[in-house]
Amino acid sequence: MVEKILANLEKSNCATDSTFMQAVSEVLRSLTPTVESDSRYERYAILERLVTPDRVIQFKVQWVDDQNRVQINNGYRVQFNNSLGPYKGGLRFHPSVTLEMLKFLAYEQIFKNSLTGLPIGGAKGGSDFDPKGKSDFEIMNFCRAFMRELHQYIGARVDVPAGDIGVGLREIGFLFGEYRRITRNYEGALSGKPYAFGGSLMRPQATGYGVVYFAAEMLKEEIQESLEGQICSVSGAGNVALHTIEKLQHLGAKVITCSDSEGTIYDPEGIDMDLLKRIKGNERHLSLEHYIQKKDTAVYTKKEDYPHDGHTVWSYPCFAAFPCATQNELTLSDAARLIENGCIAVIEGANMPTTPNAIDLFHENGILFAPGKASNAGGVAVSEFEMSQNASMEKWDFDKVDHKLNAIMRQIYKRVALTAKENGKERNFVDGANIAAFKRIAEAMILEGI
Ligand code: NDP
Ligand code: 2IT
Repeated sequence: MVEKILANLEKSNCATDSTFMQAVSEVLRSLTPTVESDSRYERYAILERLVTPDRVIQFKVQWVDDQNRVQINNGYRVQFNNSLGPYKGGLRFHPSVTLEMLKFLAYEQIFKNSLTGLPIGGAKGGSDFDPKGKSDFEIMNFCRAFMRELHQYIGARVDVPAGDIGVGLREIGFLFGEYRRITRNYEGALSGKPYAFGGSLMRPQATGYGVVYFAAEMLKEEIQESLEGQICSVSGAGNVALHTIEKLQHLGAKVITCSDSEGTIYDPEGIDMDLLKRIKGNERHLSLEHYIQKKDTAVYTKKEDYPHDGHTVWSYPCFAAFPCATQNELTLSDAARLIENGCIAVIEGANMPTTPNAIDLFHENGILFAPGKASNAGGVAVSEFEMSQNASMEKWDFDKVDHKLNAIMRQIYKRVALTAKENGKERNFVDGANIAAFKRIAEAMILEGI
């Protein structure tokens, strides 16, 4: 049945759908024994319905830059599935954004959101707008134009967008301001908002901190290890990477790498977080090359000098690796280098950063591999806490949110590990995550009827 669905899907999607097909194939292959064990899944066509988005919204975004030139970008929102709750998922602003990419991200989001156990469905959106090099006013003009089109499709109980690559506090602030002005409705129609108007404490930290909470629980339960004193490699230098590094350091780990789209930093003394934040924090997007100007023990490798088949960031010996930049950034040869250099665990901070053949190699070599839909779910979980605070007009303190985040990440790990074990796939957290997430969504889809 799974092979038939994949073949039909390949026929109906054009060849450029590769990341979407990659995500769907991985999930469907994990589910083969599960769907064969319960005839209701076939009777209700659950798999077929789960690979087709409910709705794809595409719009033109017209805005004016600082030179008074008219600019045009594509905007999208893919509302994939809302059986468990309002559509929920980030917005990505990056020149590489296409509808196919957002379909893959929205599809992954359905499963991630299901794993949290919270009442949220799956969606994703964004634009091919490039925020790099734009002034604050240009970012604001773009966000306002984007929301002029998007506002009619979202709402606190309908669809609640948040941040992703290129979209942080500043962008969500501008988007929310415009939503409120157009609709006159002061409701939590976006999450990841500035604290001043309804944002939750800890949302900026949530994804990265959650990744580390997941890692700590997995290491403790599986191999009775902690992160204290361990050497860790992190890729990326954005929201997820910075907070992953920060929490790893809180727990006593030594983080030796970070990267951006232009190069990699290796610092054998451990990343200097204050320095890194001065380069990359608070909407600053300076090149990581600035790091070695202040710290001469560090090494900077430009992208042009990476190994032809991979990324320099994965070539240093480490205990655990945390890919936190973007999809397919950890390849088969990167995986081989990590294993050769003694890495024993890989915990994804980004969405689908590891290629399928690299995941297979990790599994074959007994590496503990945590898929992003489980390990990076802390961001969307705290987004749901923000929705909850907005709905009840409450404000929770930092410790309360942190405590709830920690509990939810440990719970996700437990559910994923147990599901893997119960299905004869012990320590295969990819299958564990896909099966556990699927069962919850499928149950809701069956109960609500067609
Ligand atoms: P940011 O925009 O804050 O940071 C992205 C980082 O990744 C930057 O260092 C950027 O480098 C680098 N990067 C982006 N695109 C590429 C590329 N094509 N090649 C190499 N490097 C790249 O985004 P986030 O930290 O929010 O997101 C990172 C990942 O985490 C994404 O996969 C996202 O989907 C995922 N995620 C994010 C969540 C969130 O709450 N924000 C929640 C769960 C997952 P540069 O600055 O040079 O572009
Ligand atoms: O990929 C993700 O989970 C996010 N970008 C966060 C989504 C959200 O709604 O907080």
